[in-house]
Amino acid sequence: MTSLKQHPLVKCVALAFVWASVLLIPKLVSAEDWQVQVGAQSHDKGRQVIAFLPNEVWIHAGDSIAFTVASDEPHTVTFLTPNQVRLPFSVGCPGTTPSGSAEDGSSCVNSGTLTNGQGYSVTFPTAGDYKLVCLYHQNHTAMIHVLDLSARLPHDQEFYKDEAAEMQKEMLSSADHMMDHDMDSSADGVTAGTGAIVATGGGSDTLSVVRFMHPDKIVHVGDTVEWTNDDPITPHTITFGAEPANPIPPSANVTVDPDGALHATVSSQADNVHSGFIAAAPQDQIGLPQPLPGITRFRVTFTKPGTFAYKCVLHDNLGMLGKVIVLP
Ligand SMILES: [Cu+2]
Repeated sequence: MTSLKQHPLVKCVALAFVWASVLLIPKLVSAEDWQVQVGAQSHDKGRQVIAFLPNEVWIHAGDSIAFTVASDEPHTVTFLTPNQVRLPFSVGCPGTTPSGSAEDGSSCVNSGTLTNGQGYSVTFPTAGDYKLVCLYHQNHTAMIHVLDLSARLPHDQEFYKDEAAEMQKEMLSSADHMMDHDMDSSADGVTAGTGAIVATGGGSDTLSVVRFMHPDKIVHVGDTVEWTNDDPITPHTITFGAEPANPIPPSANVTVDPDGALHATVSSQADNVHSGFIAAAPQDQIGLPQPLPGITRFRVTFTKPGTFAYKCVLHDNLGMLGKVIVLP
């Protein structure tokens, strides 16, 4: 005897129902919520992937993207309006806009500072291409392509998840190689951070090693130690003693050598010596004025024996610490 489940009529009705739902799906699909990771880091926080992972996505008008920060280095999720001049993160749009804000190019959208684990959501009501930036970091951008509902999307969330994981793995591994290279090449001085700018069709990212290579430097009284920042983007400081309220300028006891490098003397653990921002100059861009040379080197002459601890005030939370051991 045929059970009710196997009855041909029941099968027919069930099949018709399946077909009806397939046909109805496009109309019933609600706006999709996509996921994009912001930043990534090594376990010891010493290597930072300063990127939107992925940095290019295709979505439908009406969809939203949930951005989540995954590094101790802070970031912002910011959409400036076309031709808006970029100002420091503390200025923002100016100011911030709430999570869930709509980006359609007509006004600025800005999360403000986001730290590890924090999220921010943006909806995209109108088709168009929207450039995303982080106000903390230069060359940290992404592109959001918003297509009409009728357009077919090239990738699904699973694809982007894999792509993000791959980007993270590759960039952390490149940072490892850079760190090894700088450990070898900075025998005479101390490399204060290194990094690289990486580009895709969607924008640019940077990877940054936030470490002093040879963090325990041994010298003799009268010697001068030279720190060089090899990172094309990320500034660092070399700071002995108290942390200044404004980390950008050097302390008053710092002088300038003939080659533009900054120079100071440390003779006691009580000395407060601060390099200010040691950073590369922004590179040439057509249509913009020629930038001044960057100050990428800081020198300290040690006149007394002892152990002198120092740090980068921008990245000490990530473990960017060092010491100079001065022997008689
Ligand atoms: Cu630093």
